[in-house]
Amino acid sequence: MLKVYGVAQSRAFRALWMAEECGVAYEHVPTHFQTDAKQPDYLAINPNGRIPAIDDDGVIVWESMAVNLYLAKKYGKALGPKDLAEDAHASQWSFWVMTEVEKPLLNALFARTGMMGAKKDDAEAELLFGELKKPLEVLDRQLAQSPYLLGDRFTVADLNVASVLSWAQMGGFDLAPWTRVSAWLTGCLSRPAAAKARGGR
Ligand SMILES: N[C@@H](CCC(=O)N[C@@H](CS)C(=O)NCC(=O)O)C(=O)O
Repeated sequence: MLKVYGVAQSRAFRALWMAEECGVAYEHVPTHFQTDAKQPDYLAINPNGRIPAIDDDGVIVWESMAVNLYLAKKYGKALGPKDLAEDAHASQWSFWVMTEVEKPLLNALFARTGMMGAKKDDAEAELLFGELKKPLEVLDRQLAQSPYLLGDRFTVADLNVASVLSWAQMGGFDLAPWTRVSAWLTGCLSRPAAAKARGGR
C-alpha cells in the first residue's frame, strides 16, 4: 500500500492533499521533520532527512512536487496530465512555484509568525512578500485565460501551486490586488481533500 511520510503541518501537506484528491488507499506515516526524519530508517527512504516522501510498493519518491506529479499520473485520473503538453505545463508550474515563489514566501511567513526561530517583524514580512509581486502578476494573467492552470479542470498543477501559496493565507498577506489568484486560491484550498489532509489523518 502507498505510504506517505510526513506531518500535515509541513510541506507534507501537499502530498497528503494529493493522496486525498486521488482517493487512493494510503497509510499516513507521521514523520516529524526535526526528529523522525533524521533517524536511520527514514534516511534510508529520503537521505536528505526531509519530508515529504512516499513509498508506493517499493517506488520511493522524495521532493514534494515530484511526489505529487507521480501520484497524479499514477492515481489521479483527471488530476493528472492528459497529454505531453499538459505534462510539460504541470512540470512548468511546479518548478516555477518552487523557484519563483517558495523561498521568499516562506521567509515572509517566518517573519510574520516568528516560526522556526525567526524574528517576528511585520514590516520585514511585508517587504519580503513584496518580492512576490512579479510571480503573482504572472499567475493572475494565466488565470485570466482559464479558470485553472491547465484549462477548465483542477489538476496537479493547481494543487502544487496552491499548496505553496497557502502560506500567503496562513500569514494573512493581502492577495486582493490579484483578484483572480485570490479567488482561485480560496477555491483550491476549500476543496474537501485539502481540509481532510490538513486534519493530519
Ligand atoms: N524541496 C523539498 C523540501 C522539503 C523540506 O525542506 N521539508 C521540511 C519540512 S516542511 C523538512 O523536512 N525540514 C527538515 C530539515 O530541513 O532538516 C520538498 O519540497 O520536498
